[in-house]
Amino acid sequence: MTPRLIEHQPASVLPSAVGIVHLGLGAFHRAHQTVYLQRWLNAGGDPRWGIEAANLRANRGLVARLRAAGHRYQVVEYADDQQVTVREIASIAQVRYTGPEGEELEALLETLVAPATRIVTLTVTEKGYCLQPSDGALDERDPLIRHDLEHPDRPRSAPGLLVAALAERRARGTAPFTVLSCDNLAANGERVRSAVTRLAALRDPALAGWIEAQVAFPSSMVDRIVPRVDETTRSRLGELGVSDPDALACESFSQWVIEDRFPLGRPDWERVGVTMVASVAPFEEMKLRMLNGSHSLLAYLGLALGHRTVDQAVLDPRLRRVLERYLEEEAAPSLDAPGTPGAQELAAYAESLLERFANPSLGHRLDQIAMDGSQKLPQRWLSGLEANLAAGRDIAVTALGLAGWLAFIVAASGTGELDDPLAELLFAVAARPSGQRVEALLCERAIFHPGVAGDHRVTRAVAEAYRAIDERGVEAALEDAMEN
Ligand code: CS2
Repeated sequence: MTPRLIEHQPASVLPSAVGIVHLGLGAFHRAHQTVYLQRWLNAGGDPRWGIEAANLRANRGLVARLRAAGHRYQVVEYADDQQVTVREIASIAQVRYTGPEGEELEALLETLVAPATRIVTLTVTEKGYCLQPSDGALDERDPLIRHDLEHPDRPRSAPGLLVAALAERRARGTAPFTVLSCDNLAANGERVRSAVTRLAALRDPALAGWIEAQVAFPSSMVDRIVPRVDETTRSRLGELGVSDPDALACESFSQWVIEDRFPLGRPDWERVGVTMVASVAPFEEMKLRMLNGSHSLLAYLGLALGHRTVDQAVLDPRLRRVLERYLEEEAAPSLDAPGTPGAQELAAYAESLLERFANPSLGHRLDQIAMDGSQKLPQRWLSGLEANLAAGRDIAVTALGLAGWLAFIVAASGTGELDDPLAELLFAVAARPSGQRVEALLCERAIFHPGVAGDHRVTRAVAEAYRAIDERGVEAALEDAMEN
């Protein structure tokens, strides 16, 4: 259906210099942080805060195309299928691709150490931080981290790049930039801080001490549904006359909550709706457990029921009931950070999520959400599960979700295709006889805390749900969960 209301928002001001370096030039960055900055520039913000955005691993083609297009592209924001805003974005001043050969690494490092660079933002996804999912410590066996320890001046990982740049700033007597993670990790600032200081300590303890004392790592909560662009999205954009090959489609909703610790200054993002706070924890936990936790539940159970997209899954009454129960009885009650909104506000938040998920114009693919489960589920389900176990609350839907994830892994092991950095380990679980898989999965210390894995309530509930899925199918397991 062609929308009735189309609003165009041109990029009226271009950046004149780089003040922010961004790592991870994915769809999310191009439809979130860059949009806030463009709106801020349009509203009279200082044009010296332009972005230099880099891809460290994938998508060199995008970098080349954006460069050829003068770093301009379009973001199409769908309120629903009737109302859209087509926004022109030009807040990126420079793009880089480094890749395994370090193609533009030198140029990127040069910008990272330049005094004008005052903030480094990151959207490198959960796995890009090279952390062990269960406890968030730097994974020192990660091949990229091992590479960066051997070649500290030719870093390939995000933490390695930050350490190399900070070491050089320290050597030159330049004040360090602020590091702002924009990934879906709980306490994301603290996570990057510990990864960066640990990696620095392995190289030079004095450097680690300087980073600890000097570098600010504020946390942030980011939110906007930005599906990966596929053929369906492209043809929908084509109907609006948007033929830019790097245009993105997303929802009109957008949120950014940032801890206000920027020793070298920052854009006054408040002017364009960013919330600056002293502590981001209550916002982060709420979003991760309620929004992202729901997404993962819809993904594993929805795919098994034959759905392809989030809007299809959330409109299926069998899933909807279970999802509502997860939100009301497991996700919302588990939120315990000081400053968490009250029950009424959480109920309203849950209601708004169901509406956003049902947006018919996004075509948000469940298989996109299902990838990297080992990296996503600790902050989406497991921390809430731990809180609920401690308080003796219900865990039935979370257990059903874990069983659904296991069934998804087992199905993927049939084809040998699972998009997850721990795929090998997960395939070893899938190779066990059916009755042993749940215990084998929960024993994976890289993913599960002993507190969750050793609790017999978890083992029993997940095993029961898995048996139901395995023997009678997902639909029957959904019914069982609602009867409990
Ligand atoms: C999604 C997120 O792909 C996923 O796992 O849950 O990308 C989600 O759409 C965003 O976090 C929304 O802010």
